[in-house]
Amino acid sequence: MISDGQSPEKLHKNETIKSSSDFLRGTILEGLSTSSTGSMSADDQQLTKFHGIYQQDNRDFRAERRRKKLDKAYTFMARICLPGGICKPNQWLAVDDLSNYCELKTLKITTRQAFQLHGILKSNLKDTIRTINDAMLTTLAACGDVNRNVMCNPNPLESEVHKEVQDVAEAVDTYLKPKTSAYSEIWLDGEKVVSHGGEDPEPLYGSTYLPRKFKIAFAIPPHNDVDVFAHCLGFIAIIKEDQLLGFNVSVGGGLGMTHGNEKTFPRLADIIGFCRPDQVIAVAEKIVTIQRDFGDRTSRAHARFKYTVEDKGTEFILKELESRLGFKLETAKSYTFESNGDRFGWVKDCEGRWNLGLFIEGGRVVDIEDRLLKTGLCEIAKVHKGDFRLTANQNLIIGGVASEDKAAIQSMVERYKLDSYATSSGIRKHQIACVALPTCGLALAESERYLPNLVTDIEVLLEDLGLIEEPIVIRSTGCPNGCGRPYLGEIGLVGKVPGKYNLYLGAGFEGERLNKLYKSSVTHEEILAHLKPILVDFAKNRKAKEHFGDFTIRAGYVNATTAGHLFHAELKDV
Ligand code: SRM
Ligand code: SF4
Repeated sequence: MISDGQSPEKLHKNETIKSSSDFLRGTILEGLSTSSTGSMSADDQQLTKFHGIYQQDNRDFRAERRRKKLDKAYTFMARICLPGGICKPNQWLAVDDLSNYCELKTLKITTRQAFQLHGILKSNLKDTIRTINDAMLTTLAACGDVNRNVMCNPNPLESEVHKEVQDVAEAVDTYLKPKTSAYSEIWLDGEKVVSHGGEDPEPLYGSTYLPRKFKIAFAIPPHNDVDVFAHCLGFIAIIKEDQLLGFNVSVGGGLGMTHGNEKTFPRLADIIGFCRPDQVIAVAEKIVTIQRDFGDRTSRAHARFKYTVEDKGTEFILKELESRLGFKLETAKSYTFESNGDRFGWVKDCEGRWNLGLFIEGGRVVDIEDRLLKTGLCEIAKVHKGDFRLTANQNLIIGGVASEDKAAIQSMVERYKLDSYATSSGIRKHQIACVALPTCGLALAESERYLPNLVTDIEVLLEDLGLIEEPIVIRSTGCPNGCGRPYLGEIGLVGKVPGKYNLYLGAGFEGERLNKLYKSSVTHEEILAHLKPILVDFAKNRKAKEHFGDFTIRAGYVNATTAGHLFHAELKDV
């Protein structure tokens, strides 16, 4: 069912690409075997996203290739799903090994607890995807108009309940995977399953899938380390006396917007009720079907679930949900979040094993000078008996280390200099930078290659002010799409043009409030010049335990953004 007013002639062209793709097959197989070009057809590029694959080209080489009248140097990025960010050492080794055959030769830990490999040649794509699957991993539905990698608090053994929540998150992830056999046919030489007649190949999604990407996260208070309110659908665990009672359900979060188009805006999710653990899959399924049926299929800029919620209202969504479920949600229960950042260093879990939170700048696993992140983590993976957990802040936990193995892991961590968390400033440990250049085709400015330098300069100011340990959430992206969740940064930077950023201030430290534009199109020097007096004021006049984002509002630098549709509004509480 597609809602009223979406007549076939008005539908976005991607709707036709999906519906005529024979459930995501398109001509991908033929495209893979064409050796005359390193690229895929435009329609297939839309379809490969559902398979977790993006066509890209290294933008550092574009100008030179243009000068030489050469085609772009096409390669592919593969995104590997890890529900809740958990992967086994053998899987780490498999992905690390694959990265050596990619142009960038790095692993990227994403803001959604997944891996990305950048720079895979078309001729290597099939082998790469097969190897990923041989390691019991998948790229299916890492991207595309379907539910993506389900996120979860990455400390599943912090308590018994954490494990229970992780299990629910994995069950939702599995339940919402597309069912088409196209993936196995194309990448794994699976048998062609006749998709017409007989069983419906996509009972949940149908042949047009969702209007747009869909994202789900599970948070376990007091940690909002998955930024649950940035998600289309969120589940906030409610725990009483060490028992998981169930989850508050939140709907309608999403961050992407377009510069200069105020009809697009980031929006935080609203809590609409509470459900028991055994009701979670049904709630997730019905919410997905509501978006499938009511989401806007005419404009991709307005197609995310956040706009369906904004336009129809949360009461409509709740009523529709309850009617599809056949039962009512209970009233939401109270909970408290303390931060949306990560924990670093060694922590003992409920089974008496140890977990080591490591800071990975920009999520980029790479050897730089004597800091051998890539080599060191590989060596650890060879002996580690627990698991690895990727965090939504692009960091990493070496999980489940037995007491007797702790010293050996620690000595490897020191040998390869993986313990930068111990000496990094508060702001550095609370940074997120999206990929941006050179691989992201949508980047307007640098991000991952820029933010560490900006932080270094801000650290000089903070050191002078006695604020070097202060946890300040700083996030940057190379464009307004929001991949590094910059609108939830106490300091947010969003690329406008090369070397210039919009500077946002005032997000909540717990991920509960969006920030607000403070200065538009500012350079590196201007960013520092704008931040300096505010930081001086903060150092002098902050209240006890007051966070920087809250201070910038109390001190009048920006107005609080109290709702997504007011993100662009200037006046306080308008
Ligand atoms: Fe994203 C598109 C990278 C998390 C909102 N995102 C892209 C693409 C694929 C560019 C493209 O379409 O060609 C980027 C690939 C860059 C590259 O070279 O690798 C890209 N997004 C990323 C990652 C890798 C950023 C990172 O540095 O970690 C994150 C991968 C997550 C994952 O594993 O699935 C990533 N993207 C996000 C998030 C954060 C989140 O989900 O918590 C957001 C904001 C939340 C949201 O979805 O509202 C996000 N990405 C977007 C958007 C804007 C969507 C919108 O509603 O307007 C786009 C563009 C689009 O979809 O048209 C986009
Ligand atoms: Fe690319 Fe923009 Fe996403 Fe950064 S925010 S990875 S520049 S799409």
